[in-house]
Amino acid sequence: MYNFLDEDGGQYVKFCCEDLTTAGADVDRDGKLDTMFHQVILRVWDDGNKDGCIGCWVLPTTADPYPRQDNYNDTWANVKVDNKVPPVLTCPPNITVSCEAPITTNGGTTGYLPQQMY
Ligand SMILES: [Ca+2]
Ligand SMILES: [Ca+2]
Ligand SMILES: [Ca+2]
Repeated sequence: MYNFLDEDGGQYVKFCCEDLTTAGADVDRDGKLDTMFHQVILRVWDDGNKDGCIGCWVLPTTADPYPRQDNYNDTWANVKVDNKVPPVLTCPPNITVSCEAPITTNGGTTGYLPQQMY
């Protein structure tokens, strides 16, 4: 199933980095969409009216106000988008620190922070 904005006509479902931080499915059923999860719906059509066009809608006419339509069925899955690329760390150069240097942390407690020795 796809919408008119889908560039590949529904052949593929693609995810991007933005899908890591957006919510698209309620997997724990608490009524709120959950971040990283996205619902993918697969719709399969037949050619029930045998007009040669699968999934095409036949407009009613006065001669046939209820034309036979094609049939479809849907199934879906919740997909968790996860970033599997390992993080890259760039360490600062080695320094020598004094254990005597007092600091104040974000919590307001006084402790000791490494400071560069000259
Ligand atoms: Ca697509
Ligand atoms: Ca939820
Ligand atoms: Ca058809």
